[in-house]
Amino acid sequence: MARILITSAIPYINGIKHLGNLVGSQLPADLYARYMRGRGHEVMFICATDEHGTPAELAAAKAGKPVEDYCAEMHEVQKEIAAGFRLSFDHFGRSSSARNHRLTQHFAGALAENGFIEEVVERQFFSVADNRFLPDRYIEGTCPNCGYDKARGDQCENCTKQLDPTDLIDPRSAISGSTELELRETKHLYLRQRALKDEIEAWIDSKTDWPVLTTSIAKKWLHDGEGLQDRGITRDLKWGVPVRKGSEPWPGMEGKVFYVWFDAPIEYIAGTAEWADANGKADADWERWWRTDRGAEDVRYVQFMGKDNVPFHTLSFPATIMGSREPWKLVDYIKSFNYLNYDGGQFSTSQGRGVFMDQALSILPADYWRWWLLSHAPENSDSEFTWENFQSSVNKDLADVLGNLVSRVTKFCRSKFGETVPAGGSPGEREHQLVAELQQQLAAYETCMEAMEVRKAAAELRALWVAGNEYLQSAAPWTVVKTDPEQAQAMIRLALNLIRLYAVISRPFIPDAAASMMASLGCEDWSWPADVGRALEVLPPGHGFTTPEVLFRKITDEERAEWQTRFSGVRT
Ligand code: MET
Repeated sequence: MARILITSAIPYINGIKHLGNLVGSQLPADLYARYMRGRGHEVMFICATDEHGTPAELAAAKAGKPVEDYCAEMHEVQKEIAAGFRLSFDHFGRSSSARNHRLTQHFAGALAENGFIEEVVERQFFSVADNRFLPDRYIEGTCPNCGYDKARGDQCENCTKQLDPTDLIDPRSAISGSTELELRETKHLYLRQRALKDEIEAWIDSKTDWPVLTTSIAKKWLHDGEGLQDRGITRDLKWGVPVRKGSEPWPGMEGKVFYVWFDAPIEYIAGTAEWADANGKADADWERWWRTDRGAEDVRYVQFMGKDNVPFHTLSFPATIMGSREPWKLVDYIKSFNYLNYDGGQFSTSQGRGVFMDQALSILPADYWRWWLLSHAPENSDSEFTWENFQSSVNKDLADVLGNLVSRVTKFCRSKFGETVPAGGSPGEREHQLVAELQQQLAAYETCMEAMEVRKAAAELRALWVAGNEYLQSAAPWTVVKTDPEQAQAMIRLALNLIRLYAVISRPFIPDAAASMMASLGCEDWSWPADVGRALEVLPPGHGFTTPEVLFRKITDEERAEWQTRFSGVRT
């Protein structure tokens, strides 16, 4: 049995995520976690909300709430929606937790001690009226490029030009509108990534099995332009982890916080510590996942994220860990994703375009979405959600192929032999052939799941369902029963067992349907089928079952058209 640590990129606290966010990190991470648990491995699956930074402050201000309250509320909202999608986190933490404060300060202290932190004095806009330094997004003014008068300090929304706050004409505070801005000196901490470059590069070069997407992004940041740069890790904000050197104050850094991207990945570790706290465990229980001097040397650590997150996970976070010169676990494998587009355009949180997680669950259960999203995951290129494709995939794969098999077999059995596994007959040539075929297909499915080839795994799983259907089609127990009822019983006994096997192997994709299949069969044996032949004998003759409700319903053309219209506009 292996020990597998799995983290999903932690979603920003502000707002509810859209399906593109979900399929790029949390959902495939959940698939992998469920599969590995199903195979009997010990899994620790951690996610959290990413609560610091300017967007959180701005969203709280917009909602008219103190930022602490806003984050606490949004954390609960996100947690509930994650549960609705059946994301099986061992813990869903908060980057604002006391654990993360302490660990972040600890890492900063260790980095400073080892000479990997540089203190740099910069000039930055200070708003006299607001009595604070203003980060980029808090400054507005006229764009020097297009003349748009609401350009932000980091970018002009109108012409998309990237800006520095000092580029703006007539800059003003986005908080108060005050134009009384002064360029004042302020001190910031920089993580000396350049000093760690060779070490980071050698480590990345050793990861020969990583997806091309992951490695190519890392290499680009290492080599493009001037190469890997040192990174500012502090901000003049109020909301965040206060800058301290371990448990000591940091002279000259009073009133400042760490940059959100410095503390966010540390939350993977802190989240595991939060898990221990929440479950009455000792420190040793979370440290065995993270400290290679305390048992984590045999842990396999896999991260899931969208491609925009890759630089932080291949360079900055490893730099933090390596530079601490402490025995923390480094990631073993980074599974990254391209983007999911929406119906001819892009999902957009700022414009409210696309389907958001709460909306999705309000129209259909989680499994429908999980199946479509995972079977169309944007792995090797961007992919696109269209309502036609969604409808056809649900109706064909889930309703016609899997759902129909379950309902045909159980209903036929009920009407001919009653609601118990029939005892007659014995498997013949056709059944042996099916077992051999399934055994091969199962191996292919497992290979894809181990390799995190999500789309291929979905295709293999579907092929396993199709094989069962084809068997039934050609065996035709409904015809055979008229001439050889014993033989028909053997076929149906096998088919009922096939439903159980499907429940077990489909569970990572469609956990609710798997659970109801298993419940109808009155069975709790979730053991992974090592030997298909034996797995198809788990339900013995005489075992009772109940005929299930419809497993998956079809999406009608009217519904599809209605949803398409409903979600075409902007979320209000
Ligand atoms: N909150 C970030 C995002 O959504 C991910 C942080 S992972 C440590 O892009």
